[in-house]
Amino acid sequence: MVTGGSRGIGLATAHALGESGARVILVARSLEALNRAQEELKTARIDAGYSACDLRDTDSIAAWFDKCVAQFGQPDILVNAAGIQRRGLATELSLSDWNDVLAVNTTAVFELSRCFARGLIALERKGKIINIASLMTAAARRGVSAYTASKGAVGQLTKALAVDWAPHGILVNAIAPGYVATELNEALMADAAFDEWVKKRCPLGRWATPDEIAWPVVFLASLAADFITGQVIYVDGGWMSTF
Ligand code: GCO
Repeated sequence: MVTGGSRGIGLATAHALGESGARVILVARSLEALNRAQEELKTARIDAGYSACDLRDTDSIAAWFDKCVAQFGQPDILVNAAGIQRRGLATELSLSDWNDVLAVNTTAVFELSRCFARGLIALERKGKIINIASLMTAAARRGVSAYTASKGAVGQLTKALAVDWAPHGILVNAIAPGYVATELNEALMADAAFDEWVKKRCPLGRWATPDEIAWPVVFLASLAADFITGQVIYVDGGWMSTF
């Protein structure tokens, strides 16, 4: 199950998981976008199912998850790739923007992960959760306070859930991407000064592609990562290793 599965890192992850033999369920808000993503995966001979869910409405997630399991079965892998961004200085950001960002990026990760884990525990099956964190899990940039708080929480939540569910064989890790060329960052890529800053600040001197985040997610979902849990792995071109 891949949230944010209709575009960006989520869709790239769906491709990589599908190519690796997983049955994929795409989750996103828009049915139209999900249909488009399903068609794109079909051209890669990946037969994905999908289910629409507005992760801002965190109270509705549990009922939606039960419906999803009734339709597709209990998933073994959950990738929390859905994320929204609302940029603006903390003095100007609206409280509703703050609430939306924390709902989708953090509370929905908590709630959906609990639904997923409860299902596996009831079936006495093991499983894996991979959360998509961020550079903002470790550091801040001016004007993205809600996103930074939400992704900082994702980093610690990853560790907390890993410790809670280790006895059940449910492993929880996070991939923290650097700057990735996705729709979420379109405005930043179009800003020549920002683009130049990213290329100068990143030791590899470029933006990442979504695939470069997707395959480390597949690694964490695979048997090769069966002794890794509670980790936040920075896939950032060296960004966090230099000042
Ligand atoms: C921003 C970007 C970042 C990236 C990513 C970096 O406004 O700075 O949206 O937050 O999306 O999270 O790791």
